This record gives sequence, C-alpha cells and structure tokens, in this order.
Amino acid sequence: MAEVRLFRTFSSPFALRIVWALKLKSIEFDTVLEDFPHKSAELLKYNPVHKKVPVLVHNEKPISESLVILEYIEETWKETPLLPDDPAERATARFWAKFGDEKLLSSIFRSVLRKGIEQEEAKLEARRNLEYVEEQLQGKRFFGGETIGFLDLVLGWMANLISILEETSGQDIIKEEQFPVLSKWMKDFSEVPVIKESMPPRDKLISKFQAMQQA
Ligand SMILES: N[C@@H](CCC(=O)N[C@@H](CS)C(=O)NCC(=O)O)C(=O)O
Repeated sequence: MAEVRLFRTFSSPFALRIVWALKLKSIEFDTVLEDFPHKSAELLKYNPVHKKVPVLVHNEKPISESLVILEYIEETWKETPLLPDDPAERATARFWAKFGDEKLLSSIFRSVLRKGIEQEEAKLEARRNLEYVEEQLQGKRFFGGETIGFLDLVLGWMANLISILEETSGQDIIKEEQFPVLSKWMKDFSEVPVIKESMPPRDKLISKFQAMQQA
C-alpha cells in the first residue's frame, strides 16, 4: 500500500489544497476518489467524526481537516516550505487562513446560493471580506511573497471556483476594477503549472454548481 494516500472527491476545494501542497513538495501519493453521497468504508473508518474529505493517510495514520493536514505536511516534509520563517508572519498567514474558511468562503457561497434579504446581506459581507483579503495582498504577487505559500493554497479555491459561481449564478463576485490585486492573483495562481494541471474539469464543476443552485 502506498505510503501516502489522499482521500478526496474530484471537486473538493479543501482537498485540492492538499493535492497542491503534496505536488509543490514533490511528494508521491495515491489518490482515492470518493463518489458522494456514497462514502467508502475506508473513508468512514479514517474520518469517523466528520466523515468528510480530504483525509491524508500517511503510513496508515489518518489526518483530517485540510488546514490540519497542510500543517502536518509542512512539519513532515520540510523541503519547499509553505509557511514563512518568522513566527509573526506564520501567525498572520494562519489568521487569514482561518478568516478565509470561517468568513470569506461562507459569505461568498451564501451570496450566490441564498435568496432575498439573506442574499443581499451576504453580498455586502462578502464584499467587505474580499476587501480585507485584497488589502493583505497589496504589493505582493502571491500571499506567500514571490512564490506560492500556505495562504495561497488555502485561498486557492477562489481561483478555481469564483468564475464557476459567477457563471452559474449570473452574478459578478470579483470585478476586476473593484478588486484588481485579487483578480491578478487569481490569474497568476492558476497559471502556476502545479496548480493548473490539478484543476478539476470546468464542465464538470459547472454541472455540479448548476445542480446546487437549483437545489
Ligand atoms: N473543514 C473541512 C471541510 C471539508 C469538507 O467540507 N469536505 C466536503 C467536500 S468539499 C465533504 O467531504 N462533504 C461530505 C459531507 O458533508 O458529507 C476541511 O477543511 O477539510
């Protein structure tokens, strides 16, 4: 059995973070593709609490939750560091990663999936959250500086999914004139070969989000 296995789905933005981190660090791994709503017995065994992907299994030890897995990868394989050396900068990257998952992601999804007043409130919240992130990126090519780092991988779902959400909802989420720095980052990030080669097929993502929108 492979030393490193990654349980994921074709579309999971959380799992993509792990694919990208493993590839950036040149770590060989096997992918176990789950097909939800049917969850494999192995996934339920390895992540009995949340029953979600991604799960990284290293030498038969399972690790769940994408941010925890990223930290595990960073501590286990030191080459091509993803976090900065300086403790204050590391803390800042972790702060914005948490903000991205707890605030930004949810406000953006609510702004396209909800209706009425809830949607209007979510749009305002998403815009404010995007402004915070745009500010963080000022003067930098990537959140990690000149090269991709931890926070780029955590926020990478935007480069993958914003244009899909815009197409399926018919709404603008990140207008270039409003968020020029983030817009450029999404393009630059998507063009990095390791990132580009691992993006899920666009047509499959469109179908998935159209179905979500209708549901
Ligand atoms: N906080 C988790 C979120 C993982 C997550 O939501 N995974 C989704 C796929 S994108 C999942 O496995 N959903 C299955 C379910 O909710 O039953 C992480 O960062 O890993």
